[in-house]
Amino acid sequence: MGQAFDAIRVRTLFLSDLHLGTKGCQADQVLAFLKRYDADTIYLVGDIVDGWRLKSGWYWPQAHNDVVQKLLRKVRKGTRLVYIPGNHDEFLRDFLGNSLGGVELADFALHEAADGKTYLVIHGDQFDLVVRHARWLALLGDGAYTAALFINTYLNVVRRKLGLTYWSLSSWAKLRVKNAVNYIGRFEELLAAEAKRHDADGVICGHIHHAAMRDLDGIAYVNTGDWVESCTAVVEHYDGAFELVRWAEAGARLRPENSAAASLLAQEAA
Ligand SMILES: [Mn+2]
Repeated sequence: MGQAFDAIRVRTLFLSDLHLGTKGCQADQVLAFLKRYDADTIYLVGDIVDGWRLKSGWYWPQAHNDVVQKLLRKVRKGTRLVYIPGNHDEFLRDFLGNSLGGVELADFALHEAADGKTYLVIHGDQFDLVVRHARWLALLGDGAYTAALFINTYLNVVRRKLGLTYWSLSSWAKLRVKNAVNYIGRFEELLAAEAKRHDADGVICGHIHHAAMRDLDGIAYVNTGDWVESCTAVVEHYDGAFELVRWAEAGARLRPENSAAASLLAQEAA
């Protein structure tokens, strides 16, 4: 494999929702991105491997292997890799706090940026139930809210043990197109509130496949997006500045031979 470009070195890389193990995953794009960027620390913000899909039928082409190998090679070269499982790779939640081959597994992380600001890094599926039932949970107050988060987590563990598929907020919201904007807005508010609860300056999450970087009442809301449709990631530069990289657009510009294949894949995934 030729290295056509020098890698861009950044302080931190945040990636989520690769969904390796599914046909929708744009593994070639992930690989091209990982060749372009090197980082001191990489956070995998959940739904990296799609355990649910793999359970119903093994799909693991070479390109998906290459992504895993590329990440592990970065670890060997000194990159710190923190893997925060999401709902699709929640089988890894049984191993939180452990390190697998140099990869740290955690439920969430508090990332300290170069400028001293702290960010809560979490996948975000923990808030599905609250997003759906926001109105009556808000009426019931703080205790109900905490209970809902608890129930959400354990309900999904039970569903998994029973072999049921995980209920997905993002696909559910998409089915209700008219309300999708409301659900996304609600999700963002809840995640920002969770950051506040952790005394963090911002939150970096994934899950809803909707990349964003905005300020919500003084809390930075950052969503890394996905590699099924949008091919987006977030980088932190050495001065503490964050950048949302829309790789499908940047990649097409940099690698014209890939743009046709990328749009074909996107059609297939839709
Ligand atoms: Mn998810």
